[in-house]
Amino acid sequence: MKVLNEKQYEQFWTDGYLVVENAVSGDLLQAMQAEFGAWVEASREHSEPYGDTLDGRPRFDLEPGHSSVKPGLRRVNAPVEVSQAYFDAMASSRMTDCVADLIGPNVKFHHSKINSKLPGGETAVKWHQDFPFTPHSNDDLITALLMVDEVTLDNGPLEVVPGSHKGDIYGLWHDGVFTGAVADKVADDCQRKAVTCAAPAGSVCLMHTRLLHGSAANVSTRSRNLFICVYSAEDAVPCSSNPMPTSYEGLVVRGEKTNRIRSLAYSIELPQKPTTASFFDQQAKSDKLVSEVA
Ligand SMILES: O=C(O)CCC(=O)C(=O)O
Repeated sequence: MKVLNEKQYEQFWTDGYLVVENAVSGDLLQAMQAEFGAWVEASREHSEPYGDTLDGRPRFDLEPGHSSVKPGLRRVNAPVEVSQAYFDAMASSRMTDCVADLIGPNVKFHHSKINSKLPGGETAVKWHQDFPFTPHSNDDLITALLMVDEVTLDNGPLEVVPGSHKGDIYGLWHDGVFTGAVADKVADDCQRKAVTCAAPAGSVCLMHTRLLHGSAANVSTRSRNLFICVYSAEDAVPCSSNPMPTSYEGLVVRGEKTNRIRSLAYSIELPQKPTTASFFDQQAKSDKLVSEVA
């Protein structure tokens, strides 16, 4: 292993997640923060999601209530395509080495995004696992959540259920609607067992694709930006289309291309690709279901 020690390796496979500090250099972190600050400034000029990604959906997604005075940039899709700093963090940082230590030696990139929770914003993420969004022939997939800002207990930290990557894969379809969230009963259980991942800026939370996780709204006065990269073992082949298609999908970031496929027996419902700029809109559908039922 290049970066992680045995204890960290064991911790990841036991708990399904691992937080590592200093996952990118100080200079790179500063460049990423500055880039995001510039994107927030630019968002003041817009009243609707804007910019183009590979499949024509907006690159920059705005929260309901966004205005030039109170900008609510909540998502940047595929930032690696428009920022050298974000590309370097994805492809050639200590974070990339950590991922290779866990699911390598051969690792490829799948997709990336920035989830931003600005102070006082309403965005929360409901409980889910990532695998049903991005099913592959095997589950050696890691979602790496790089903390571009310090993550504290009140600025919308990630919450996880330790060990849940070894359990069931929970459906994200309810009453014929893909909500991107687990059923309420499962969510209640998750909340009871939740552990919060707070850490200094520059830390990464490496999360197994089957780990149950979510996050609350930012009730603090500080922003919370996560740069989220999904990687897989090189021999894991996608079984559904990429939720955020990118010109870099399949880029081998560590090791080599083997042209092999490794598979696992499992059965799940296929996901529904978002038609808008982010899955926040898909998750909002479960609120609608609740209000329609109520
Ligand atoms: O932004 C967050 O707090 C969580 C992100 C997440 O759950 C995901 O990208 O799967």
